[in-house]
Amino acid sequence: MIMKKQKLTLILVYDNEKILLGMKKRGFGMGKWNGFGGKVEKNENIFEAAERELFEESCLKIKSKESLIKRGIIDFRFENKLKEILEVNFFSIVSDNIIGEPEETEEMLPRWFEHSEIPYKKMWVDDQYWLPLLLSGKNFEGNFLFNKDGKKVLETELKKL
Ligand code: UAN
Repeated sequence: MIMKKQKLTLILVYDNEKILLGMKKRGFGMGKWNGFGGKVEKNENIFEAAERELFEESCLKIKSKESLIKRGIIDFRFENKLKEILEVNFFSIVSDNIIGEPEETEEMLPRWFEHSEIPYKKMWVDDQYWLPLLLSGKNFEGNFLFNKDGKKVLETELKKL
């Protein structure tokens, strides 16, 4: 089977108390709280794409390239589109290393959450698997197979690195 892979990025901005999430206002994942990210464009690497998407979706800049940390990679597939793989590259950045205040954009409404109040019920179902690992300092890799509407995980494999 010929597979089509699309590279995406997702950045999580956090510190020991809080994490910044954005309510997706339109498009894929609308109505869910998310990290910030999107497609990697031609002529940019995943770090550049992550930085660009963070700015486009939240108006935040990063203090230095070194503060953006690659944390993991997950391949997502949906049962109705088995040939397509969404390869999501996960990054984190500590809030001290961001410049500016998060602002609402056409795509996202940003909000800080306490670690104990992360709204998993209003997030992608996979987030409850990998986000606790990320917040506890672990790196990870894995894959998820979803049903058609993305509400159920049919298969998953997730490794701490
Ligand atoms: O956390 C996520 N999981 C997420 N954030 C944005 N998108 C498009 C996302 N997709 C998933 N799982 C498919």
